[in-house]
Amino acid sequence: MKEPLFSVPISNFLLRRVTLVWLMLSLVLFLIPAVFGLLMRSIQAQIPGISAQYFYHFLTSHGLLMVGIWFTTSLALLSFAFSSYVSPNPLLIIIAIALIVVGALMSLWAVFIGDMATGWYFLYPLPLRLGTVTGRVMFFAAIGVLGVGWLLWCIALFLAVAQRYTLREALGWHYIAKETAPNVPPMIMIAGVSLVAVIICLLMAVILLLLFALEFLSTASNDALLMKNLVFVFGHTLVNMNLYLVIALVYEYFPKYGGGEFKNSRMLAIVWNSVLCIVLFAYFHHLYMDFAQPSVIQYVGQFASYGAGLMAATFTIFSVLAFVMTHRMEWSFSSIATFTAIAMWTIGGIAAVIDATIPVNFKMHNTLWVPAHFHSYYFTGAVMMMLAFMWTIAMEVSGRTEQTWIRRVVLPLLFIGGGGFVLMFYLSGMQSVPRRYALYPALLGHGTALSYVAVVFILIFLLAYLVLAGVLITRMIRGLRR
Ligand code: HEM
Ligand SMILES: [Cu+2]
Repeated sequence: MKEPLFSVPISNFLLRRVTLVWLMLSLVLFLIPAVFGLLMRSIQAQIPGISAQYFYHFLTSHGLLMVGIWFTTSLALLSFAFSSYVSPNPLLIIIAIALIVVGALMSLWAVFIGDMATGWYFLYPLPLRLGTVTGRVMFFAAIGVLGVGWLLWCIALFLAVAQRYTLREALGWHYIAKETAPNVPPMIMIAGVSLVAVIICLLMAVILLLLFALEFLSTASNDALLMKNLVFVFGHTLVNMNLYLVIALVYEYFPKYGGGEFKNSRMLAIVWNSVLCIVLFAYFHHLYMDFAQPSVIQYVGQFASYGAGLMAATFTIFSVLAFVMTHRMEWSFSSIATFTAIAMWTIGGIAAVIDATIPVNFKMHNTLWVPAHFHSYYFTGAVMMMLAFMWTIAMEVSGRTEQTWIRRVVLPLLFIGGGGFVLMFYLSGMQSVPRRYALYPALLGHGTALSYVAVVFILIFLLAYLVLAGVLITRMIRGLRR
């Protein structure tokens, strides 16, 4: 084990403030794609006065911004939690935040002014045909700027870990070799493993952008199947790793709510390192319908999808349940929200495994079952967990205690609103309502009705969210002043 290069507390004074600023910013920024989501469901419900003209603009911007914001927030929460052990460089993080904010604004410009309503996955060759020419340039530039911002932040976290541990230790390989020292907190190991995958998928994005640029600037044309593989190895992996970065935080925060801690072990190291090995192949499930993809890859995709999800999830769920049964939990906003969100994550995970099974996928492909499962583990899962950890942090920095009404009223409303909204996606998916349709044809009238119910649930969620965000921001500002 190497000694830290500089003393942790002094440099972390700035770090903690910088991450708090991003957390507050993300609470506000989230409202933009959330309102786009509300508008999409309102269009699908055919509520009079809301034109369907901008549905695909909302869809594109919603996907990009939601993932962009919450991925960044997971990096910010990790930086805050890392500061108890190592010191990520706040300067790198400030530059990253600036790039991410600029990239998000550029993406809004590209979508709404440049008319680039391609969907977040900008499937080849759509982005080379759609929108204005400046819109196209701006769109790719936005993705590039966001990518550089994220890469810088990941590097800041990596460098911080490297001050204290070797790569072998950070990834827990010494545990696999049956050594017990040094002790690496599970959060650092899981985040380390996930960040390696994030960096690999960001490099894939660089190749993808270069290939797009080449075609944009010349008369060459690309291989459509290669481009689709590249976009999903980037997009799927990034989103998948976002969830695992949040799970890394669960290992750090959840046991604190019961006055204990999760210990690292050989088993844990084996599980998470195997996840790293298979997760890069899980994205193949996005290409089941591409008959040109070699069929052996389709089978690899099916088992990699099972493996990547099941191993990490089962291990985490059993650890959390065992912990709750053996400890005296303090059931606060944060602990209840995390626990419920893990349940929602599990539901989404099971729905995902069902859909990743090839014979089922033939039926469910591109129905609303797909947004149902990923909103379960992303929105009512990961995002709720991040809000729970933000709550813990806001209490800590403001020195205030929790009001009971937040736990008794706001918390149930968040899950009733979020859960009800997701349930409408599941019910629609089960009845073959397709995803990414602005308006459902008469044959799918039940899709329209379910959208209407979803709008009510979204409004319930947003109401509770506004109250929560208000309290969180006031407390974080108090924390900044202290
Ligand atoms: C207020 C909460 C939210 C609402 C109301 C909402 C609503 C929607 C709607 C209506 C769609 C389109 C479904 C369709 O295909 O017909 C959608 C798609 C999507 N949502 Fe959300 N969502 C919310 C939260 C989130 C969160 C937290 C994330 C991720 C962190 C997210 C990521 C996505 C993605 C990636 C898509 C797919 C976009 C595409 O197909 O290109 N959403 N959402
Ligand atoms: Cu996927």
